[in-house]
Amino acid sequence: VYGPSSTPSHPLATAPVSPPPFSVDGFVKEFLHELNTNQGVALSRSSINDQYLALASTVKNYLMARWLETGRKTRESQAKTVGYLSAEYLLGRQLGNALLATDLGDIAQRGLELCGLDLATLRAQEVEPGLGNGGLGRLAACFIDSLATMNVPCIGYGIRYEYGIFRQTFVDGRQVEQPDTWLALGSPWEFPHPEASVTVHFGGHTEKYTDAAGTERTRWVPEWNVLGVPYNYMVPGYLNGRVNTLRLWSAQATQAFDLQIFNSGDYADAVRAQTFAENISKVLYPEDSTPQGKELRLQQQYFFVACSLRDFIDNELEEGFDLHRLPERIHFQLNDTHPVIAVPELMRILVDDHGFDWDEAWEVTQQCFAYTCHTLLPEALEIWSTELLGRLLPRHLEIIYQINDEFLARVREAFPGDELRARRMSIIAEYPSRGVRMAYLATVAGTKVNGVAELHSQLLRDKVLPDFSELYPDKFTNVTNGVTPRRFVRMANPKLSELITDAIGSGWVTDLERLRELEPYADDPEFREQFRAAKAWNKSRLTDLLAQRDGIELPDGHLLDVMVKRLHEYKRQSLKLLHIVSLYEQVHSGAIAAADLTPRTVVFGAKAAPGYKMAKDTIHLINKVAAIVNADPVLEGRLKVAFPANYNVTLAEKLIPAADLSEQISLAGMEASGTGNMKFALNGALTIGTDDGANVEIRELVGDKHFFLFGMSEPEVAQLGAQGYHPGSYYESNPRLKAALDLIWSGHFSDGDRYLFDSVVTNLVHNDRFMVLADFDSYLATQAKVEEKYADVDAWTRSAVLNVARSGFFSSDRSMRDYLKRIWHTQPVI
Ligand code: CRA
Repeated sequence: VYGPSSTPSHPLATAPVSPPPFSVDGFVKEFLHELNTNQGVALSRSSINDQYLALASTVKNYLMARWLETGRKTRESQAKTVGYLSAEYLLGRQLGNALLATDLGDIAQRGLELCGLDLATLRAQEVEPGLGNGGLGRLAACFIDSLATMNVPCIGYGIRYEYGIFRQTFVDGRQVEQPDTWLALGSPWEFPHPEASVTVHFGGHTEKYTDAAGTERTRWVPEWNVLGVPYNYMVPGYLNGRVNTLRLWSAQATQAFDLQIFNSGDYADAVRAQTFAENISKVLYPEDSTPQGKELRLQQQYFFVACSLRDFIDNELEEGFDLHRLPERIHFQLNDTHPVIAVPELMRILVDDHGFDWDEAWEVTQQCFAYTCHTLLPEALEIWSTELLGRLLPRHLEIIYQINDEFLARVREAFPGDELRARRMSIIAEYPSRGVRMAYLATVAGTKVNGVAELHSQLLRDKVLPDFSELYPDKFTNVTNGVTPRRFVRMANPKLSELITDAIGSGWVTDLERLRELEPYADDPEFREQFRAAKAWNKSRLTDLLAQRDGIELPDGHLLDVMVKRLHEYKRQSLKLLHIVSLYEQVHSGAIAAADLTPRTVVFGAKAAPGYKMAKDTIHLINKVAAIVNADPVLEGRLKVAFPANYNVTLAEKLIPAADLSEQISLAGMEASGTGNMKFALNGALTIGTDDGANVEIRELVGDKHFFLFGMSEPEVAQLGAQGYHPGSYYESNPRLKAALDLIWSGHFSDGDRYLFDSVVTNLVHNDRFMVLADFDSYLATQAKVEEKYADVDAWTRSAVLNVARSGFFSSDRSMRDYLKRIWHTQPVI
């Protein structure tokens, strides 16, 4: 029960909470107050961390009144809320975004100056919460930003990992992972609410009983439990006074659990029990797109989903709310298969806890969920073994079996006699072992299933879930991903933002299609000059950062060629690497003169999953090649390879605005969407890319002349695969390719060790699942076109401006409008 126990009589107790004053003087007063009372230090004795924490509190205090007001308005409106269920949120630093959303940046800067402090220094003190792996987690963060900005009620639900994505370091060129201790220096952006904790059960068995009305029912008798403690984070809308909530759950041991063991007299065991419980939210699994099927991961999934459903039903709805009407108040979006266990959990709540009969409960459940698929890789579609699921969540497995029985009855009814089809579509896989296909469960249960780019959604219908799209043609839809223009243009690229605003006004920040109004400026020489000046400023900012962060020196005046994303074979970092090795080889074999090379710096940023050998070997090889190329006097000033360690959101914000060329070179049909590709285009880089994921839509929008397309199309890939792909034949028949591969094989980049990178080269020549060798020629030919165009400064800048002007579609605000229209059917609350 929340609120006072009797009616408040003091007038202040019922007045709306108002934000503190925000003049420069007001800011200074508030900041010093926070420093003194929260940090307990005087300005003269304060550390940078104290100052950062005090600044964060000051901004938080300012947002607080708006947050409370948002909660009140949303409850009052009884509007439908979006419950975004995601195991990952890759948030990036919070301070800069909060200053932008509140327009407090200038005031804070001036106020801090009056205190003898520097805003940029304090901002640099923040450790970003890296609670995600890559695109999927960053997408969730962009979506909640857009919903807040668009005044749509949303609660983001997820896990407060104590350790986020590992910190990557290089030792002799090899990746070494360090724990991400993002909480060590304090975490000013979170609000723990232990009093609102939820108990989550695991294990045990189920039993039948007859209730008071004489109905046969099932109950779950679990064996152990943990406590989910909610931590709330503010999600401020841009300049609109709305502050939504992100609620992340942290696992703790329940007291009852401890006590039992304490009573048995074993203190050490009791402490172990605590550690066991806390393990659930201890660490983010660092696998991007390739889940490992670990028990702890299933525990994590059920843990956060069970907490979230309970939280919504118990705390966000009025007392006595009739759960038959639940779909009027919530639409849960399943961010990939990770939260799909929410489906049987809601069934269990309705049937077992609230006495619904099965059909009623299924009717409600089916209207409460929708599912987004983010992949085409078969190995990324989660299948949980029935053995594990039954042991951890016996009641849920029973429920899944019943959902499946009824579903298969429906399939048999629609396709009589087609037993093969029923077997193909079963939620329960039988081979190679019994398991629950989470993507099928989500498809059966949800109102809609969407892919994340046009091509991906089409392949999802035609290749991944064809039987389902035949059975439920109306369930399938597309929502092309997007990125928030606040963080990735307005905040990350202040110079370009200023230039755009001077030209077309500031409306573009919340209405990104207005960038179209920039088109005529592409032909204005003065505008192009200013555009280049902004790019140059971004490059020099990056140069300073990399010098100080990594000791890397970026040469002046180079084409900045950037490939940043997780290390995955399908993304084909090895193709980029072969390009570099080939340039090096051609110069040294005398085929081309170093003086004829377009001066170019290639920047890589990539983390490999710690257990993914090929990905780690590729990182090692890139670093080895970089060392040789960078030390080569012949290539001095012509070719450089930079691989700063630990690519993350913070680095992306500096790297992307500085890039000239964006590398989006996955094998066609493999990258579901990509979102880095959008960020680069919006910041005026030109793309070299395959016809894959959202590249297809980027090219359609910016135009063929302003995009470097290469490689096979998806149908060509499928055809080559069907007729039998033999990478060896490309190796044998293409002397330039052979020379590059042979050079690696010879040990040239590994101090004469011929075996060090044997696995990488052998794999390319003999297996090459992602057809790197088949696209090599086309890639190099297209890189030559890049160089030709880069030589024409005006033509290049014109294309870059048009990339910005025509990429407004890729705002995550547009993605959210699509979800609202096609899937959630809910509205802003003003
Ligand atoms: N790894 C896709 O591979 C896509 C993002 C967000 C991914 C990207 O192409 O842009 O999702 N898929 O939709 C994924 O995580 C589990 O699948 C990704 O980030």
